This record gives sequence, structure tokens and C-alpha cells, in this order.
Amino acid sequence: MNKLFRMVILGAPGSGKGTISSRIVRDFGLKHLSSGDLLRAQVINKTELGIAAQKYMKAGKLVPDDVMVNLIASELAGLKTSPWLLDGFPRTRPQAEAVHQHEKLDLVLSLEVPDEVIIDRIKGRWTHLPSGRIYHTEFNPPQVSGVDDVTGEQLVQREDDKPESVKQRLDQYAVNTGPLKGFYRDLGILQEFHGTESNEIWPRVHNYLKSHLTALSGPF
Ligand code: G5P
Ligand code: MG
Repeated sequence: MNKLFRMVILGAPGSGKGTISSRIVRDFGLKHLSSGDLLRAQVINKTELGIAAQKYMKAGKLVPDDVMVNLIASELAGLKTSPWLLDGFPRTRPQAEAVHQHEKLDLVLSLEVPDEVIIDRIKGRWTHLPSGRIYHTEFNPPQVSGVDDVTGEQLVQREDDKPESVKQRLDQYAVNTGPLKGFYRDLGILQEFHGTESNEIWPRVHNYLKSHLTALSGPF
């Protein structure tokens, strides 16, 4: 890929951003930056930012925009020569405007999955926190129950996957998503994918990216 492709994946909590992102990384070689994974690493390492962010995350609330913009900007500064995929950022219109001042995005994918499907599936999620690898008891089980396939370390359920936090996160997403998607729709780069299963959405995302990336950068 010769052009430095810049893309964002949007979607409600549990809509499959991490799942679809890992397939995009596998097939198209973009660098994946998940804002949630970055925050969880800060929490594990007990950094000042992590300690401050934890109370918002636990309650299913958004971390303040200025904290997020600074965190992502410093990560992107190290990726000047790579194509990248942002997952979970931006989440609000002010975040989108801040990133737009420095980086021109090529594409924004939005996963449109109904809330009732999400509430049901999030109960089965297990995460390897250090790497961000995600499993699901039925959809994508680990080889050995409760254990990460790659490191053999323990899987955990995220603190914010408790039902009351999930509801708060879905409500929050509903409030912010209109202005956020409006911003990208006006730029002409928003592409929505509707469905209830990642395995049904993925082939459509794959075909879209294949033609879009080839058109921009030639075959890869
Ligand atoms: P995160 O970490 O960005 P969310 O809430 O946006 O968290 P989340 O929960 O990580 O999103 P996802 O990545 O969209 O969900 O979904 P996923 O992990 O791929 O799939 C969910 C589960 O379903 C997995 O177990 C997966 O295996 C399974 N699954 C996938 N597809 C299917 C399917 O087809 N069928 C079935 N049965 N299962 C499936 O953010 C966390 C917190 O950090 C803060 C906020 O506090 C946020 O709440 N934060 C920010 N705050 C402010 N601004 C930002 N930009 C922030 N970014 C993060
Ligand atoms: Mg995720």
C-alpha cells in the first residue's frame, strides 16, 4: 500500500469494532489503535492518566475530550509513516474536529448493530487485557476456557461490561453518534454497515475496503 491510508471505525460498545479491526489489520496491514486498549493499559500501569480515567470508564462514562485528544495525538505522532486504523476514537464531535485539524481521514466505517443484539453478546465477552485480544464464549471461544491463546495468561471480564455500565455506554453512544456521524457525512467519507453478526458484516467491509484501497493506492 503506497498511500498512507487513514481510517476510523465507529460503532456502539460491543458492535464488533475490535473484532472487525483485527480482520482489517490481518488482511490490509494497517496499524490498529484502540482508544479503549490504550486507556486500559494506562489503568493497569497505574499512570496518572489511568487513575483519572478509571472512574469514568468504570461508570460507562466518556473520558474528557482534552485527555483523549492528547493521548491519541501522542500515539499518532509515532505513526507518521504507517497507514492506520483508529478504533473508539473519535467518539464526540469535538474529538473529530480536533483530529481533523492535523490528519485528513480517507474513510470512516460505522457498524450499525441493534442494541438488543449487543446487550446479549457482551455478556459472553472475555478479554486479554495486556494485548486487547477479545474472545466470546460462543462466537470466538479461546482454545482453553479462560486462557489467552497466545500467552496462556488469564482472561478477564471488563469492569465496564456489567449490565448497568453497558446500558450507560449505549445511552452515551446514542447521544454522541448523531453529531459525530454528521461531521463525517458532511465530509463525504462515512460508510455504514448494518447487520447483526460480524461474520455477515465482515465480507461486505472486506469487499468495500478492497475496492476502495485499490482505487486509492493501486493493487496491494
Ligand atoms: P472501548 O474499549 O472503546 P467500546 O464501548 O467502544 O469500548 P467495545 O466494548 O470494546 O467498545 P467493540 O470493540 O465494538 O466493543 O466490540 P468487540 O469487542 O469486537 O465485540 C464485543 C464482543 O462480542 C466480543 O466478545 C466479541 O468476540 C463478540 N462478538 C463480535 N461479533 C460477534 C457476533 O457476530 N456474534 C456474537 N455472538 N458475538 C460477537 O472504550 C471503553 C471505555 O473507554 C473510554 C470510555 O469510558 C469507554 O466507555 N473511552 C473513551 N472516552 C472518551 N473518548 C474516547 N474516544 C474514548 N475511547 C474509550
Ligand atoms: Mg473494542
